[in-house]
Amino acid sequence: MVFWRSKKKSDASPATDSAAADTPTADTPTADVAAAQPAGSTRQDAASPTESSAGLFGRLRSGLEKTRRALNTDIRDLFKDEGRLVDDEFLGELFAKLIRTDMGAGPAEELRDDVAKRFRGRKVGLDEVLESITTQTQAMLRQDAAPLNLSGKPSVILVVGVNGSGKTTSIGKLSHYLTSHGKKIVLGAGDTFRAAAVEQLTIWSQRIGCDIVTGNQGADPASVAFQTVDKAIETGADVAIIDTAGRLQTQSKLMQELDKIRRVVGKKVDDAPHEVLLVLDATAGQNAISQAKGFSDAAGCTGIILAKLDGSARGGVILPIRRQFELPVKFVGLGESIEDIAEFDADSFATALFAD
Ligand SMILES: Nc1nc2c(ncn2[C@@H]2O[C@H](COP(=O)(O)OP(=O)(O)OP(=O)(O)O)[C@@H](O)[C@H]2O)c(=O)[nH]1
Ligand SMILES: [Mg+2]
Repeated sequence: MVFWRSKKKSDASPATDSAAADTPTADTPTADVAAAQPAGSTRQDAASPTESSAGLFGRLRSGLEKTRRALNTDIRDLFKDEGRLVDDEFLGELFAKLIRTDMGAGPAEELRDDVAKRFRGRKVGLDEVLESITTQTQAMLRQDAAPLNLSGKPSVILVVGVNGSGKTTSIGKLSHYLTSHGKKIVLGAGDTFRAAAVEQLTIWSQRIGCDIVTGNQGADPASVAFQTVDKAIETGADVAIIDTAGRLQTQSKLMQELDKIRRVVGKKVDDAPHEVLLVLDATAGQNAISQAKGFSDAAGCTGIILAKLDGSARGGVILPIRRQFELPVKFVGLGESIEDIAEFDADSFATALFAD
């Protein structure tokens, strides 16, 4: 059984609002329910709202503070007042500092080699080196424009990843972001494993003031997804965002479950899901990131949300992510508050990483 409810903007506590208190309104769908675009629906161009670059930079700067501080302190330590000769010793020390941000040996070597090419045998100041590293990092991070695909009516976004990577929190922040840019959202609590997961998403829906579709614990996530899209169609919402339980690529049953969700929503709306966003935990280390590569291929992901960048001094991990995944990074998570998400922009990100 799957049911939904409307959420008013409120700060109600979760304890007073459990999923069990809701009124059932719909039964589990069958797999062959006809796929239909609502009559008269118009397709929007793929578009993603952008905020002012000053606002974005400020938020990136504070979100990346731990990494930036560590990097700045580390790199600053390499310099004496009168500057430093760029020789093998300096380059070796610079490499060691860069690698501490979890950027990996390849990117750190490239940055070091670029500094060597430009400055070897010269005495340089901190600013020159930082500027050089920033420019090079920007080039390494740049990707083709990757706005969120909001071309559906409604657009369906599936959010996937391993346990605890930040999926539900990212959905909350993304929903707020889209709502504040005029989009009407419906959330789907597709993580039916734990009652707490439903409660967590319900709290976000209350904060945002959007509808949420939930199922009983243990309900088929695909039926929740189906009902979420149904609800979005019925209410004229722009975007349906579906949460999923954490899983590993090796858990074939759970991976099949994702396939089923994809099939079911694809029957409701043309081209759905329009996005399958993989949430990666920036604090998890490079091994976890490498493992997520297989997950991303298996789940047909279309983009990455890199969460928890504020949580450690390892913000450099974005470099191997850009390198290992063919997927664009679409958003970055910079904290646990509702505003702590930003569209990824290579230039602002690199500048915020190294800015003084
Ligand atoms: N500092 C920080 N914490 C975050 C961020 N995103 C998520 N978290 C925290 O990370 C923890 C896990 O986040 P969830 O959103 O529950 O992760 P999940 O992937 O939905 O977890 P499961 O549903 O259990 O698989 C929570 O304590 C969040 O508050 C972020 O960008 N920054
Ligand atoms: Mg979750």
